[in-house]
Amino acid sequence: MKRFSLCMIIMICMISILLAACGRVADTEESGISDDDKYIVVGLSQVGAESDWRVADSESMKQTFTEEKGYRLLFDDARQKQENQIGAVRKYIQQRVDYIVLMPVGEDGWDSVLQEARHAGIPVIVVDRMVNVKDSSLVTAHVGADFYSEGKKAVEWIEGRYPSGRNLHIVHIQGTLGSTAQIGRTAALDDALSKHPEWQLLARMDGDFTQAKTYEAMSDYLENAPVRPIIDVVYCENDNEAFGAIEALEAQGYLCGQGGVSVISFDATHDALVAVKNGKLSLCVECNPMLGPLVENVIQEIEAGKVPEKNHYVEEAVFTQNDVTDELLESREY
Ligand code: GZL
Ligand code: ZN
Repeated sequence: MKRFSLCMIIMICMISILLAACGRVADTEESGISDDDKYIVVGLSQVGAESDWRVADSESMKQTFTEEKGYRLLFDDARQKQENQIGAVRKYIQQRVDYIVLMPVGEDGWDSVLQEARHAGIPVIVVDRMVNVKDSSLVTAHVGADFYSEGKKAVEWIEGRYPSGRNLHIVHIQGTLGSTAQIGRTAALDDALSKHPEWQLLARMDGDFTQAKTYEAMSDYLENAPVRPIIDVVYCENDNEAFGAIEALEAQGYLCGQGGVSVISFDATHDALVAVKNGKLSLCVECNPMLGPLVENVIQEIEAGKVPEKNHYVEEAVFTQNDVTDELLESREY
């Protein structure tokens, strides 16, 4: 009897566990749709993790679109390849997300996939860089920076730093070719070069916004120049390029900073501000990566039935050595 009742007890336990589990499955089936309906589902396609700026930008999105705040964030890192971004956007369309947030690696090649998003009735918010599409209504809103004005701030600093009319020898390190940040920052320098015939562009190279690529390109340039170049300014289109350029310059015996080469950069991430504080980096033009809250504002406006502004720009500062105090470094979010 004893053995029999023990088996019975085990059997009854097994059956009740099974029933409970079926109940849960039934619940989900009953609701018909997964619990996504409780959340605003945001499909996000990020460029990659090529720079400190990009990492901070991704962090800002993850801190903004949390489940506690009613969002489900689907996050894809495209490793700087447009085809990966297009694949991610198509996946989000199939998943019928509520919003697509796209940080485009380059400006061109988005027309068809954004038309597919429109056919699916999914608003697309473009963040940071811009897309170049024939039908601008494919983009519900853009949140980002004015890259040309960032470049102008850098040029104005150069004009103030060096007496006008003085011959100036400039090396230009470009960011990812075809990205809005590169296009804007390059245009500002090009306009300055045509305004100042006494400024000489010694070399222009692609640093792809990374430290490694810039170190390589700058080292090649310095090692293969027929005569050791006299360099006054190195115009780097982001901080990580500046780190690579400084490394290459110092390896060739150049002094960076006061009395030496003025290296300037964009983004103003933490390590760059430390380099400005210790004098190695002469100027940093801020490009704010904390774009999550601005994107959330756009989504909340649409959720409330409003039509959001087309363009939302972030406020940005400029940092030189006497601007960077310990308190400032403490206060920075990135
Ligand atoms: C600028 C952004 C650029 C940063 C780089 O908003 O697109 O891409 O300046 C980043 O650091 O890689
Ligand atoms: Zn001039």
